[in-house]
Amino acid sequence: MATTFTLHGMRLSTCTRRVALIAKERNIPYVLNAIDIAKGEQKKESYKEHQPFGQVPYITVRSFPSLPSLP
Ligand SMILES: N[C@@H](CCC(=O)N[C@@H](CS)C(=O)NCC(=O)O)C(=O)O
Repeated sequence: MATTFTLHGMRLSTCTRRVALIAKERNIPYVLNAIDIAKGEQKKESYKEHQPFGQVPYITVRSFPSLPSLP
């Protein structure tokens, strides 16, 4: 399955992991764009153009596959 979205976040952040967990559960492939919140990368104006609160994560979607229904 082709990559469907980009997860902009930090691997150690629970908020980022929550999204990654759901993607893994649903077998939705994605790529991680690593944002270092310790360096304040989430507060840069270029980042806040996408996530105005200056927090991780956010996603950019390419295309979502049709998914089977949840049990
Ligand atoms: N409502 C947001 C909250 C996101 C959030 O609190 N992210 C934290 C990391 S878990 C963050 O970006 N902290 C750094 C900051 O606020 O500058 C969500 O649930 O995703």
